[in-house]
Amino acid sequence: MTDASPLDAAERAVQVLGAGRLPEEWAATPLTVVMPTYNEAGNLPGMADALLTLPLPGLSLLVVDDSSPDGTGDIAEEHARRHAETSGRRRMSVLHRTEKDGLGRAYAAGMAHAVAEGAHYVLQMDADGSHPVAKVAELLGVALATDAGVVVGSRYVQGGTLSDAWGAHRKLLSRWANAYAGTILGTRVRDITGGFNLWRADAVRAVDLGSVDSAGYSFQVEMKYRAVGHGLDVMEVPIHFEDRTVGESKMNLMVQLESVVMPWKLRFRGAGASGGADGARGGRPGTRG
Ligand SMILES: Nc1nc2c(ncn2[C@@H]2O[C@H](COP(=O)(O)OP(=O)(O)O)[C@@H](O)[C@H]2O)c(=O)[nH]1
Ligand SMILES: [Mg+2]
Repeated sequence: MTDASPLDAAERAVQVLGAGRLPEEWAATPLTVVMPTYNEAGNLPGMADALLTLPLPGLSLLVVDDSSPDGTGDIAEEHARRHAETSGRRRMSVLHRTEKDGLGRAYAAGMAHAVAEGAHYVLQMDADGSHPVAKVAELLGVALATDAGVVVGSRYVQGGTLSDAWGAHRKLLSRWANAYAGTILGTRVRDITGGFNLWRADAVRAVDLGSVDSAGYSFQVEMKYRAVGHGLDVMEVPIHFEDRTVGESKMNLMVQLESVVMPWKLRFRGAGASGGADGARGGRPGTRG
C-alpha cells in the first residue's frame, strides 16, 4: 500500500476482492454504517440482519431515526438489543432525534457520532434496500487498498445500473439531476448525487460536518464537493441501484428546491473547493475516468 501507485493498489484490491472475501485483518476494520430512517419499519429489520451477517466482524450499524411515527426507532432499538457486542464495540445502536429534520442533518449527526466513537470508516447507506449490501465489502476493500478518502457506490460509471422498475422518464430525471449538479460544480465525480458512499474517518473530519449547509438530499452533493475541494481522492465503484419495494420515498418539493439551489450556492461561495475537480477518479478501480 505504501510503495505502489494508487492504480496498482486498486488493481490489487480488485484481485483480492475477486476472491470474494476480504482478508481477515481488513474484515475486522472498525466500520460504521450510518443509516438514516424515517418510517422504514418494513425495511429496517431486514437491512440490519443482512448487514450484520456479512463476513465483516468490524462492521457496526448506527441507525439515525427522526422519531418515525411508524415506530422505526423502537423497532431498531429492540433489534439492537438482539445483536451482541464484538470486541467491545456494539454491533448496532440507534441515535434518536426528536423531529424530522432532513436526510442531510441526520447523516451529519450520525457520521460525527460514528467518527467520535472510533470508526475508521463510515458508510452512508439508505434503509430502503436501494443500496446493495453485497457491495459493502468491495467498497471497504477499495478504500483500504488505495488512497481514496471517499469511495462512491456509483450508478454512473461503466457497469453501474439503475433499477428496471424505473421508467425511461425517471432514469432520465435522475441522470439529469446528477449532470446538473456536476456541471455547475465542475467536478468529475460521476455520481455526485448518490447516497452510497464510504468515507475514511480523517476525510469526514476534513470536510467539517458542523459547517455543512444542506439539510436534505443535497448533502450528498455538498459532501463530495467538499471532499474534492480538500484534495481528497474520490473513487467510484459501479453498483446496481434498486427501487424501494416497501414504504414511501421522503423526497418532497422543499428537498428538490434545495437540490436545485445548492450547487449554485456552493459554486459561488467556493466552499473551499479551490482544487476544483482534480483528484476525482471515475470508472472501475484501477482506471481513470
Ligand atoms: N432520519 C431521517 N431519515 C430520512 C429523512 N428523509 C429521508 N430519510 C431516510 O433517508 C433514506 C433515503 O430516503 P428515500 O426516501 O428513500 O429517498 P429517495 O430514495 O431519494 O426516494 C431512507 O432511509 C429514508 O428513511 C429525514 O428527514 N430524517
Ligand atoms: Mg430511496
